[in-house]
Amino acid sequence: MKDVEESTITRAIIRKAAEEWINLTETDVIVVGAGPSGLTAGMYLAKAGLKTVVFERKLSFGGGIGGGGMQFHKLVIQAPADKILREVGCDLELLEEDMYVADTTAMIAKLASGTIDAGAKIILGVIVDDLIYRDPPPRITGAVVQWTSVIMSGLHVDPLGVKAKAIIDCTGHDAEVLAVASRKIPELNLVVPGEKSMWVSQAEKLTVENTGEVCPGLYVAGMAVAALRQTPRMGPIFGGMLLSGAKVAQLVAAKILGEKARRVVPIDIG
Ligand code: 48F
Repeated sequence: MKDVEESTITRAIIRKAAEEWINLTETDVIVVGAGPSGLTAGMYLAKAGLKTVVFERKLSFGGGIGGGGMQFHKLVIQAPADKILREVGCDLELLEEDMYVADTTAMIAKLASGTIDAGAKIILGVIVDDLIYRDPPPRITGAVVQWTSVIMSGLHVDPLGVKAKAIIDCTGHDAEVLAVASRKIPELNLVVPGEKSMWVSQAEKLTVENTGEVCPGLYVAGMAVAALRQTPRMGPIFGGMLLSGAKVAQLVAAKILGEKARRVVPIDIG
């Protein structure tokens, strides 16, 4: 095996990572959270030709997929969202008409690899803990980022700002980005009341219906939609999350690219 200098490894890592970070300081879209909605959004945004970065605070992706239902390692997906998982090569087992079961690990791996292969950059261990804004009228123009390890340490370290044409809150049940916007940019008049108790069919339908723009520059998808609109939760059925991610990608692509936006989502979501 080749002799390797420690300094060569260090230089390679710092230089290559810094090059990518510099390239990301002005990007098309920032997706916050690499759960099912964030990965799906990232994949279709990249397929639409947009420069897309997904920031995930953990050192792994998948969000709530890995927990399955009460840690049983299976998830339920209903049509038409199965088309998204088939597109990334995830095996599905037929449960009954238009209902399928997926393995949690296969779903995480295939969805994440679909997102990366499409050209989106996923960066792990980074928290979006604030937003960049301009007014009047109030609009979101970027995200404030910090290493998760710094936040966990409690050290006072100033974060950095990354500009983007659109930021998408895919942070799940706590709608963390919207919560920050509501607290720190009062001009937006944004209230995040939190989700309601479980009602699967309503939750799935309303999550997809309410996915979209919250204010100029800021969008919401996945369970954060339920937190914002105070609609029910659905538990371990994931069709709505995938459709919500696909829908927000479609909306953001149309907003940024206008008539040049290509149709990349394999389903008519409306
Ligand atoms: O929670 P999560 O999976 O959100 P989702 O895409 O899907 C929800 C389902 O998993 C499930 C459900 C529906 O069937 O009820 O819960 O809406 O993924 C959210 C991801 O965002 C990360 C978090 O670690 C997780 O991986 N995240 C949360 N806040 C931040 C963040 C933040 N401030 N910065 C970066 N990442």
